Amino acid sequence: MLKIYGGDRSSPSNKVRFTANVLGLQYEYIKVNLRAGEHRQPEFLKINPAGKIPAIDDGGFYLFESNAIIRYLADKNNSALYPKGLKERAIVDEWIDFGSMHVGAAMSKVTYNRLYAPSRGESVDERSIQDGLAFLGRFLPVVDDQLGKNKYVTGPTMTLADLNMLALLDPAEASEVDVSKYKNIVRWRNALKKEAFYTKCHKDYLDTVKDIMAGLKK
Ligand SMILES: N[C@@H](CCC(=O)N[C@@H](CS)C(=O)NCC(=O)O)C(=O)O
Repeated sequence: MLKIYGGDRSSPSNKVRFTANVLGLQYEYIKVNLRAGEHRQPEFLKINPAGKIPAIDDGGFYLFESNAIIRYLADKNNSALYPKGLKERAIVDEWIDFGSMHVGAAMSKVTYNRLYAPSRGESVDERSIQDGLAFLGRFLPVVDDQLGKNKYVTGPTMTLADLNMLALLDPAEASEVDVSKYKNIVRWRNALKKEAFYTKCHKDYLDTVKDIMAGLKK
């Protein structure tokens, strides 16, 4: 059976679970304890030499990097989540790349400093938070405009670009990034967060983070 190595607080890991859930795949979810350093142990480094989650083991075929994994899973299962047509696929790739490289990178700056650094006792980089917020202020309107034209990120049907963007935006509330003024993003996000592929993974990222944080304080 497919094995997904991940963590509940890891958005890239959740993205892989969202995709596997949409595809209706049976899989074993193996939580890697980053705090305990399990990702740096030799057994895990055989699966992902970069020592990061997510990673998968598909019958002895190892793969890391969430976007490579979701493309592989969709293609392997011949899914319309990753269209085969040259231009349709290019547009899905365009929005996956834009999401990860710009929206996700900016969100990470804020999430890291508002959520992770304090929970690890590391110093908080306020400048990085402001940079992240400025980039989000520039890029979220682009996503919002796109969702004003389409039901989903790339058109009338859901694709990997939606699952990627949904996971990237999941930490918004936990990181105190206000997305409420982006009405199309709100509409699209609220609808997707009710879907079984999402609720099977978690009720809401904010609740997941609160539970994990409460556990850390015990
Ligand atoms: N670009 C990677 C990001 C993976 C990543 O940074 N994962 C984090 C958890 S969200 C991790 O494993 N951190 C542990 C470390 O870097 O040591 C992907 O999309 O899979």
